[in-house]
Amino acid sequence: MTEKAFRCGYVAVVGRPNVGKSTLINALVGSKVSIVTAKPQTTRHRILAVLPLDNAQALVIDTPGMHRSAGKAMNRVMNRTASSALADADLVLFVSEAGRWTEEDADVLEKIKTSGVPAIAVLNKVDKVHPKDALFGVLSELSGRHDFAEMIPLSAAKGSNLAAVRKCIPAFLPVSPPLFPEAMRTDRSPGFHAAEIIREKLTLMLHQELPYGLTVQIERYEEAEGKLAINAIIWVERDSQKGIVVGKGGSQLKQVGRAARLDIKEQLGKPVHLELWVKVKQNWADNEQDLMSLGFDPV
Ligand SMILES: Nc1nc2c(ncn2[C@@H]2O[C@H](COP(=O)(O)OP(=O)(O)OP(=O)(O)O)[C@@H](O)[C@H]2O)c(=O)[nH]1
Ligand SMILES: [Mg+2]
Repeated sequence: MTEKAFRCGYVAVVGRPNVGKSTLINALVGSKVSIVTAKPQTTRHRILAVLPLDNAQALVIDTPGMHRSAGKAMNRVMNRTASSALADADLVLFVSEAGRWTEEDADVLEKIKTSGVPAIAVLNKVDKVHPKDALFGVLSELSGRHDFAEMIPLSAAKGSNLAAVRKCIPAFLPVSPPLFPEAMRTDRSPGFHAAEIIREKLTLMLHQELPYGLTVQIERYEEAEGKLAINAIIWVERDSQKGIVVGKGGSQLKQVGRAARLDIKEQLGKPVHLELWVKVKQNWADNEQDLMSLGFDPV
């Protein structure tokens, strides 16, 4: 009997903002490779997670939620980042929310159809569906929208039915040796993750539109005697936003710093000295050169 050939390839996870793509990837790989918040447009970059499977290695790509309100250069870059991950994939996991189909979901599905990439529909947040029988109708509607290779209802937050996703991915990957070392979980640096964790805390703690006008840049990332020293700049778009981020007597910034420090320590397994500064870069989110210098994918 011949041995089953090893498989390795790219799996793009796409969908409109807030459907739970990052939550799904974190649950599949069992660690926090991508930040999660209750606000849409949390993920802004392509983030690769390495998922070991049965005789296979899936390179799972988290993508920014594809959206219509593409007002600023950053929104266009985010949409393009997601589209290019889809174009390069061997398989796409199309994530939508059980019981909540919108025009943005339909837009994403159109892009998948045009790409010709085989698609598995992941129907997330089934924990919110009551009564459970309603799921049959939702699945039947979804099956009428595209010829999906599989349809998998699950709850990424509760970790239910993830085994079904793991099981069906390898068949879609090309025969190839593993492209990443076995112990590697992501292609992003610890500094990138630290910046993302700081942005996560800012997004969770600040209200309304402000999180969209923020970005975090790591200025210094050093490790000495098992301790991390991180200096980060929080860039805002306007002078008026600076005070809101800093808060009365610096209270807001202190709270963000404390939460970020604890999370970075947990994720990276080392104590952290974290210093945060808030600075203004006028309209950075609508300036392509600023975006490139702040680590966004090229337009
Ligand atoms: N009830 C429920 N909530 C979930 C589930 N999965 C994710 N969520 C929540 O949905 C929200 C968005 O989750 P994310 O993982 O950030 O969604 P995303 O698709 O990556 O969003 P963007 O990065 O903005 O495109 C968060 O509040 C999650 O906790 C689920 O299975 N059930
Ligand atoms: Mg996300």
